[in-house]
Amino acid sequence: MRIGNKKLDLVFFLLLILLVIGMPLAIQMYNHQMWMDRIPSGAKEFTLTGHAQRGWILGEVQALDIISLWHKNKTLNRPVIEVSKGDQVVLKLRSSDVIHGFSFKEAGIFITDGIHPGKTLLVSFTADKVGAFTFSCNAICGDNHQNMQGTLIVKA
Ligand SMILES: [Cu+2]
Repeated sequence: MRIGNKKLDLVFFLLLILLVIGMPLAIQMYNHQMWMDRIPSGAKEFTLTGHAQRGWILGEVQALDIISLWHKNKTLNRPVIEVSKGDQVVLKLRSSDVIHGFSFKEAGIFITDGIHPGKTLLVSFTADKVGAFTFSCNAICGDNHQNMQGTLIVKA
């Protein structure tokens, strides 16, 4: 009886471990598959993570990483993305803390329902005009909201 219970405990324990490890993995794989379907091949992909104090950070950054980055360099980030004319551009928009927004007038992109922490929003457009263009956050997210900007440079 006792031994049987211990075996059962072990089975449940292993199942729990499997679930804890497997679920995030499965979700990640699913998300990846979803993106692969939606991102045209040959598109230039960039990830922008919003942070209320640091602004836009290029790449996928977790909240904890930002804290350590912040200690090293306490300036606001204004990322510069460079593409060539004619490129299909895909931006993966994320937030590391509060609800941010995104607006990029030249590409006709204006997110109205926000970038929520833990979710990724995809926007895509074709870089058809040469120049330097500013994108910004359109959801009031804190004291640095006005400065939460970045630049897209489209080369000829
Ligand atoms: Cu913001």
